[in-house]
Amino acid sequence: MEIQRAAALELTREQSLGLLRSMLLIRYSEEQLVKCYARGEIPGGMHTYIGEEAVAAGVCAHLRNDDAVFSTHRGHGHAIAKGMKPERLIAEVLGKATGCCQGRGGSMHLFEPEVGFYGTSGIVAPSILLASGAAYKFKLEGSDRVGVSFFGDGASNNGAFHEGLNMAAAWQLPVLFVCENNMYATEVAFAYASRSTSVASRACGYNLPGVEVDGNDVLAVYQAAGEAIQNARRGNGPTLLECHTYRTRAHAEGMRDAGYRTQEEIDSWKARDPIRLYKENLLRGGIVASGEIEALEAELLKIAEEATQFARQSPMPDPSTVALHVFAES
Ligand SMILES: Cc1ncc(C[n+]2csc(CCOP(=O)(O)OP(=O)(O)O)c2C)c(N)n1
Ligand SMILES: [Mg+2]
Repeated sequence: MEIQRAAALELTREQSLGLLRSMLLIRYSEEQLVKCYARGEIPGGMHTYIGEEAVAAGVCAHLRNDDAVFSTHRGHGHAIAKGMKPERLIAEVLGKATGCCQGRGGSMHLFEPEVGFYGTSGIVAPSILLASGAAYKFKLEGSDRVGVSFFGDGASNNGAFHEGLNMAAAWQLPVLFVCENNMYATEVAFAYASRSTSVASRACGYNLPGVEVDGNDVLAVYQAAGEAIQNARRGNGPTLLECHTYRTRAHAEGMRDAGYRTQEEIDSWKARDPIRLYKENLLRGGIVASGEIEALEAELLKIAEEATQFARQSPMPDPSTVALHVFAES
């Protein structure tokens, strides 16, 4: 497959800055979470999205609150890009009553239906089927809403991937499948787990478009996702979008990050940090002045810090409410 580069995009200044804002808010919120984890404030596991922010930002910039996103175990970035407030995210990951699921869910059970965010998940690959199911509903109701599934390279070797793509193509469902190919599933290289390391090329087996982009280039993601989402809204069916990217931290916090990848490889991807690349792009194009970027960074850092303060000061859920929100109430 040929990697698509962003052609000249007609973005307003507001749209250009919106992409940066989204990526920075994800990065700063997660950097706060990393510190919380190190301080022992987070019950359970936590997978960061640091290094992959351009994917969530570029895709979700095209989505409305009534579109449905289905995420992964590495889903903080998807949640924020889709509109979850950092304090609702951070409080949830800390297990607090003010979190988006009132402290019941944690990092891998984040939900915010009001903004169309239908969950992170500890199970690898179901987002592919769930997004197809939502898209089936949208098609039946005759709306132009879309379902979006984020998943990793590892998930593309799960049966759900093949079932989901086949059905979505057969029924021409309004869904976008976004593979975040970060080259590893936990510590297993994709090149070891699969004879073909191109995910996008698998689309032709199901007769839907497969597109491959540099997932650290937010404009390339934005452009490809925009075309795919527009196609879905117009009734032209699903697209598989493969975004090449990299997580620069260990698979999960507290895990080792050696023995399966080299420091040189990590450094080479850090040098292509998506936020850095995009800032350079904005400055080069004269779209913003460096002082404006610094002001935006200060504003968003403050939001992330205050969200963390809010989460820390929030109460744990009251034990007497443990049975609430477990079953639907009539
Ligand atoms: C169905 C299922 N199989 C295996 C696991 C164990 N597991 C958790 S994360 C992970 C790796 C997933 O890799 P990938 O889909 O590439 O996502 P990444 O972590 O790289 O973002 C695995 C195998 C799981 N949670 N669910
Ligand atoms: Mg992976």
